[in-house]
Amino acid sequence: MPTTRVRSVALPFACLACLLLATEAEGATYTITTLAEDAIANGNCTLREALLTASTDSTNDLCIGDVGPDTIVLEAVGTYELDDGSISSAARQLTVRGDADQPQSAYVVDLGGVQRFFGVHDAELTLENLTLANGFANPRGGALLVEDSDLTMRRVTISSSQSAEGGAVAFLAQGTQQLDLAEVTLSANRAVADQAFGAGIYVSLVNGGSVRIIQTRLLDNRIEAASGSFSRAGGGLYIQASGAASFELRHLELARNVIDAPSFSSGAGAWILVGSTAGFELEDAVFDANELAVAAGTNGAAALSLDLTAPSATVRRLRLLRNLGGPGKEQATIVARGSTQAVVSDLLAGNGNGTGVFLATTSGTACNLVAGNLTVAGHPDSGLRLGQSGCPLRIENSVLFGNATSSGADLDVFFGSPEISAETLDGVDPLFVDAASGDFRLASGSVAIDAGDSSFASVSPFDAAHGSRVVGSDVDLGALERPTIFAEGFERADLYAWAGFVSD
Ligand SMILES: [Ca+2]
Ligand SMILES: [Ca+2]
Ligand SMILES: [Ca+2]
Repeated sequence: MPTTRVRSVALPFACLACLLLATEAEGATYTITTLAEDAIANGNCTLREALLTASTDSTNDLCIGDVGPDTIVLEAVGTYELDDGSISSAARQLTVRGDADQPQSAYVVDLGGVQRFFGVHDAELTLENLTLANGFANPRGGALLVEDSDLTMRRVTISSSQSAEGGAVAFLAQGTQQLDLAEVTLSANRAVADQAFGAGIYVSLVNGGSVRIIQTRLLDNRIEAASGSFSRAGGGLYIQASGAASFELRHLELARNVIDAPSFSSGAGAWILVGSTAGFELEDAVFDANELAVAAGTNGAAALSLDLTAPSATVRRLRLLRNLGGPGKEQATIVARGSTQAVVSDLLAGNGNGTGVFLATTSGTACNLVAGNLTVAGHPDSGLRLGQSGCPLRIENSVLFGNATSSGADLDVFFGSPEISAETLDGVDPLFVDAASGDFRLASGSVAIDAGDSSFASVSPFDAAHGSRVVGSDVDLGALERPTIFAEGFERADLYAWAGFVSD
């Protein structure tokens, strides 16, 4: 680890300084009023000079060095030039934000396709209300490289940046650091290499930490790998974690992310492997039109590859539509291992070009996967593919219909003996409103209405469209509850309710 020497020297000094300045330590604020870039004594404080000052605590032109935490405020509206070379910082606290008077699109930092915005280790970095564009750095972190540090981003867009791992952001932690993203958009970033991961964001935790990503969009990111038998994973989002890490992933949109590689591609939307974690929640996520551009037998799931080892895991309210992996490939794969207690519910998978969803238990006798209120429809190959090995796998309150027009079956038991509760509709027409157009609501007269059992473990408060889950005499089968006329459009104002992104 390159950070060890820096930590042992810098920390005692930094802490001593903090104590000496405790009574006055608001830290320094650098207000940037010029869009220009320079690092010469010409009577201004440019963004580059402020970043240099924050990284060293020494004065650069009118940016006066300060040993405390620093805040850089982008006040000039427009596009800041920052392309004279990357800047790194260790063991410091820095906030960079656009003035709150304007939207994040008003403050753009153009990295010129030649550098990242910032690299930090053993630090705390906060970005708010700004846009980073055209970052470039290798081998990881095209716009941001965050190592063993806390990263917070609020109302931040990162676009058109490139690396081999983490086209926009690479977050690597060996301790208990926190990644906290809200209202972030990562769009049109690329991971370009024969072995490439996380064209949007690359997250690696090896000894705990926490990841909270909410109200965040990953759009049009691409992995591009020309050749070789390497793996490529996570076109939008890549997470690999071990140790007692915790995960809260909520209100996400992953659309049109692509892995364009000749083989070994998995999770064009998201690829998530969590081992021995403290807990895992993924809910309210839309995966739409993500794609593995080249069909290959070695490929994995088109939109989502999720491999869980956690004491508890909740995956609910996912909508997987039109994700394309080619023949036989699932839109999503969810595997529970070890002693994981996993509940998957209110999951809609429709209109892919291979298989719908693969659910599996493996590698243990103490795990349990219960999946309910699934709708899997409109796939040429199998609909719901199941693999049970070791611990139990149970399906309840679900609708499997309109798959297997080319091969397979609506319900495809791939291995083991999963339990399928009796009310689940397998190959029985549930009268979707308009399946071909992706409208998988139940039409009037559907046999799925009130045909479920609301006492089952997978029944949750809301359906996949955030309507009330149990309406009428009992829960409906499938991902979408048919509302009564009085309940149409009703949505509870609850932490867990979500109406989607308004600009859709
Ligand atoms: Ca200057
Ligand atoms: Ca400072
Ligand atoms: Ca009902």
